[in-house]
Amino acid sequence: MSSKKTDLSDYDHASLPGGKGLRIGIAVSAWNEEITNALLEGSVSALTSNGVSSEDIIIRHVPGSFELPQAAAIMIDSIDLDAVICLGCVIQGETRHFEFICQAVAKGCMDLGIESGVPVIFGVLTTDTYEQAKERSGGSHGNKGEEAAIAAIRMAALRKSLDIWFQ
Ligand code: DLZ
Repeated sequence: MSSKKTDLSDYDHASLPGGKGLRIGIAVSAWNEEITNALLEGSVSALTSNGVSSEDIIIRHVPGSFELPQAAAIMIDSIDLDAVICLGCVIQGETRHFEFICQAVAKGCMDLGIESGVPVIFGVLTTDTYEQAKERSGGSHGNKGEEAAIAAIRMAALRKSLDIWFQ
């Protein structure tokens, strides 16, 4: 394996913990729907091909990326989840809206993961152009939804491996 890691979908399958028995939530934003649907497809496909049952993948849609951490918090409160993946796409515009949304979502995901103890995975594309977003949702730069799913499996396995100390 190369030491410089730029793409999580270029992972070593043998070293990835199995996803059997994991229950994973996915919150997905409707803004830039073509992109977020492609991210969702990448996530679901990576989860199921690594052993997560499709019944154990709980998908909920939200209006925009800003709502992702709130949806993830509601999902964690109401369902026993091993990890939540937040999928969205924010494209740089003329205004500072971009920075407000990106910073709020990134901090919201990080804070929620730390406070709840349930891994919250940041699968939000923050690009300059729509074209760049397409390249990262199943194009020449891979599919970041798939990478988010791999991160979710790894973090869920890490959490489970440490759970035994608290029983
Ligand atoms: C308002 C807004 C804008 C301008 N751009 C995006 C975007 O590029 N990607 C995205 O996911 N959401 C965007 N939104 C919507 C906000 O995330 C949010 O849904 C609204 O501000 C309502 O809280």
